[in-house]
Amino acid sequence: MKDKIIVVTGASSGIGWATAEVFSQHGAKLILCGRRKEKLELLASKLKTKSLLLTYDVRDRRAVFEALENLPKEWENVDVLINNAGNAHGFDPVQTASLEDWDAMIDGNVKGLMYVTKALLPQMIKAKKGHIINLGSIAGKEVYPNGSVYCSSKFAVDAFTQGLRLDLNKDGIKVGAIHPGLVKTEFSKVRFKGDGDRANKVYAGIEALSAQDVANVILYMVQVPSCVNVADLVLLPTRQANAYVSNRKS
Ligand code: 8X3
Repeated sequence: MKDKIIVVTGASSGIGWATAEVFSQHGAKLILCGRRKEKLELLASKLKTKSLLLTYDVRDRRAVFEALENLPKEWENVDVLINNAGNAHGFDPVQTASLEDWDAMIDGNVKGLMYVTKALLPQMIKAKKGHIINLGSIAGKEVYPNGSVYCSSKFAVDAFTQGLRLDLNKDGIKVGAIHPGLVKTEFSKVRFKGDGDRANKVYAGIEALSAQDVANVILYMVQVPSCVNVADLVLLPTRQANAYVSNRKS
């Protein structure tokens, strides 16, 4: 892992932040991507290894390509891309959901992830090596009420991951996805537009995964031998059976 170059999108919080920390602890150099410069600077100040900060919004196609196609020489040989940026916005039935929420999810979770991937592919193909790990969700494996567009976005991540693996098979590039269930981050607070009480109820009695739990499994996906690819991995809290069934402590 030492001196490998790892790109993490959505590094300014949650799973992205924890992933950057875990990889840095193992000696990797990090390209930290996010929208909030101060947060990235704070993260970089805590890391043990060198980092490069790139501030852009994955929804902004031009900004994505400008940032990632012009990496400084020292940083251009990217070993691993961790496509983490993404969020849920709103929790509503199709009839009443906000179109702004839909755009945010489709543009960020789907198109943003695709742009970032495409921007980094030429270098990986040239090097005949690389590893792309997409953050899916159990919402990309099963659909639940009020989640139609968030679930659509994560189903798209799953489909894109599979397609990318097919297209890059001849180039020696690994492609895989990790699909977490409940992870205790700001995720639900963002989904519920800042309503902390509502967000806390989602995690009540369930011993949700932590961002570090997910980060450690991503590290494992990268550490397996080069002839092994963890292609599709669902990660749940022990108390959660699927998106619908959980054994909550009362
Ligand atoms: C997050 C997991 O179950 O809230 O992607 O959709 S869930």
